[in-house]
Amino acid sequence: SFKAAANGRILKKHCESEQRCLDRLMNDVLKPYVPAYHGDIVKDGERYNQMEDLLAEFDSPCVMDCKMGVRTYLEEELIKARKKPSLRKDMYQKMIEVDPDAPTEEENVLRAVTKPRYMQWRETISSTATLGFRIEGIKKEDGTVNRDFKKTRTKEQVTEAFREFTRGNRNVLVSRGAQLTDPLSPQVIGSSLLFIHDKKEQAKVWMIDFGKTTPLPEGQVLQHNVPWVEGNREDGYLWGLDNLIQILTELSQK
Ligand code: 4IP
Ligand code: ADP
Ligand code: MN
Repeated sequence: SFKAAANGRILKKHCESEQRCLDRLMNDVLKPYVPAYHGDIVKDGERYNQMEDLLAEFDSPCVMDCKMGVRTYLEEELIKARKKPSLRKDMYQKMIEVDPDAPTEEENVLRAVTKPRYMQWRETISSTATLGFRIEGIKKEDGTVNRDFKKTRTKEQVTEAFREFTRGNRNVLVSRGAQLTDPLSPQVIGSSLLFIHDKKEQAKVWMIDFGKTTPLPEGQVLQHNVPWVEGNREDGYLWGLDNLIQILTELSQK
């Protein structure tokens, strides 16, 4: 869904809620931690959001994408799936590729699952449900990508992946995370922290992917660090961030 762009910018397939969020972030205390947003453009008949290429200043960067929060889908998707379940054969396929025993008997008959069912299953086999974040992928400096983290669930497994990612570059562990604890006003779902470092020992962390970061009903505020129960819209963002910082701190002290 990306198009490489010149002049230090990238184009991401347009998404209305992401645009609204990026617009707001440009006037927010979090602005230093998100890619600069340069508005939407149409190219070859497709609409894109135009933003800063975070990799531009790095020399053969290593990149890690961590999806934040205890919940990775919107409550609206849950309500929709209950009213009018749309059966996802693609998600059933993705499920049995990881674990042929995961589907229920009914799901095996249908050869399909609902989206919330798939998303919840992904949350529990990874560290999302227990740690409030999960590793989505790592790109090494030689360009090879590893997306094989679906079952990286325990604190030990997550720590091991971070050790591998940060190997030989101690500066990487100096996290800017503590500065990210300013109040977050929307619900932040499916957003990632992007860790980038390179052989020059430059290291940065960015917040990306705001397609499912949506404003709350008037008057509602979230704590971002308490359990989610349907209706409270909590996202567990700060809870996951605390766990992530703790793991990185312990790793840097070893
Ligand atoms: C994907 O599952 C990711 O959760 C996607 O989120 C999500 O897109 C996809 O839902 C879902 O199939 P896998 O990672 O297991 O493949 P992201 O794009 O943030 O990685 P949404 O649209 O929910 O963000 P569908 O409905 O797009 O397939
Ligand atoms: P999606 O909504 O399709 O999941 P993301 O916004 O999460 O898209 O981006 C997917 C990947 O693209 C990220 O893991 C990251 O590696 C890369 N990426 C996203 N935004 C940027 C950016 N501004 N600069 C450089 N790389 C980016
Ligand atoms: Mn996304």
